[in-house]
Amino acid sequence: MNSEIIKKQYELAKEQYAAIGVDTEKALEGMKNVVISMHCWQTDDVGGFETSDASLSGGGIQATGNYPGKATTIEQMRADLEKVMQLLPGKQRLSLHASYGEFGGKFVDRDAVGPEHFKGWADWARSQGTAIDFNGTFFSHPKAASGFTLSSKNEGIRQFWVEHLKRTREISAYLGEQQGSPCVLNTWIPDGSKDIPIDRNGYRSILKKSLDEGYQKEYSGKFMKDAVESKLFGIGLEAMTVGSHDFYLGYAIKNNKLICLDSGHFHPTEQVGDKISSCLQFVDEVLLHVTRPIRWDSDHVVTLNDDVQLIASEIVRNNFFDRVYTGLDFFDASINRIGAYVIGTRAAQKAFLIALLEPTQQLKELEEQERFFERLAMLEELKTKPFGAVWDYFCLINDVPAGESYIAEVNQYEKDVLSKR
Ligand code: RNT
Ligand code: ZN
Repeated sequence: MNSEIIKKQYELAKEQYAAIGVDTEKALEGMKNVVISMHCWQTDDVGGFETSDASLSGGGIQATGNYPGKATTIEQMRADLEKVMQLLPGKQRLSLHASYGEFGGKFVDRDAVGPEHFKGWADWARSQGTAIDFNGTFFSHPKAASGFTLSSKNEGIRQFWVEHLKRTREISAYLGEQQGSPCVLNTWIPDGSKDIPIDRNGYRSILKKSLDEGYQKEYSGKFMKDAVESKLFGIGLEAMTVGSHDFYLGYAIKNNKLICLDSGHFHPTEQVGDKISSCLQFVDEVLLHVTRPIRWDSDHVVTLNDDVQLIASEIVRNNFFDRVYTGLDFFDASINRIGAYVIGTRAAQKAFLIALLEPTQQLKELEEQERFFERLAMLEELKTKPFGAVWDYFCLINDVPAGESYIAEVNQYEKDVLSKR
């Protein structure tokens, strides 16, 4: 896109927003607070780099599609992530799963992973001027095949996963110390039951006990923070999820943990954007997994839709930037994976920019004066304000392709790199 045209269009947009009391320069400045934690698992369909017989089955998550060119080595994965980051305005973080360690061709089981396997990632993050968040990998493993990990009634299996939890916390604290910024560790387990269970209470009390054991050691919040991710149901585990929302919200409140809200983990008419201000009355901080569920927790690439917009608007309206960590969680194996990242991350960023271009104070006053027609009318008018011109200008000043011009760059990378894999 021609930069002179982008600048001209921005100037016109600036005037239009000024007319409704919105300062576009301030909105652009506000984008500095928007840091997205980009999940690593779109690079390879949640494969990871362990040499084991693990497969992504039975764990309540599923990547579908076999688009060519997925990353199969750490080098390829880093190259892909670097390409993605070059196409995104601003600086993003990386959310890494434990199964993506540098295991040097050896099989390292989940109860044996340690900081040494993530030194290369810490170095990489430093070289990229970014930081890492972390996730335990409690699926794609023979010891997860029964459908129970931390809530297992098999004591050996339970202890194996408690050890994994402990190790992921140690790794997170190491990463946090290395990068000088706290590493958010998310714990999600697939545990649940395909058909109607008898002992719901038994599994939940075992999960509570396992978490208590795994979280025994105190780490400074300067280095790492624990989050727990709830879920409604998983594929093959439809009847009951041990770590339900009630369970984890209760656990998080009582134990001073972050609650992780994944937008694919609730009944389809529930909105995560509505949950943020509820949870934050009772927990200090929230982690988000922004995703796009279609009919179920399908983890489609995030697009700019009402659900994502409400999330961003709630964070911006309440200036929750220091209390809400925004992570992404999608894995579409049916399209170019680099393109998937760019679409999804930009969609989340766009939602934040739109939220920053809202005359929130005026809308709040209309609301308080019960002028609901005017509130609704303004919300409708805002939808057709020249947001795209501000977005393109934001890309321009961040020196990344504006508008659709990233498509050609993704295609070029596919031609030069991905198609040769
Ligand atoms: C699964 C959870 C979880 C995973 C990642 C790979 O339903 O959303 O966050 O998607 O850990
Ligand atoms: Zn998730």
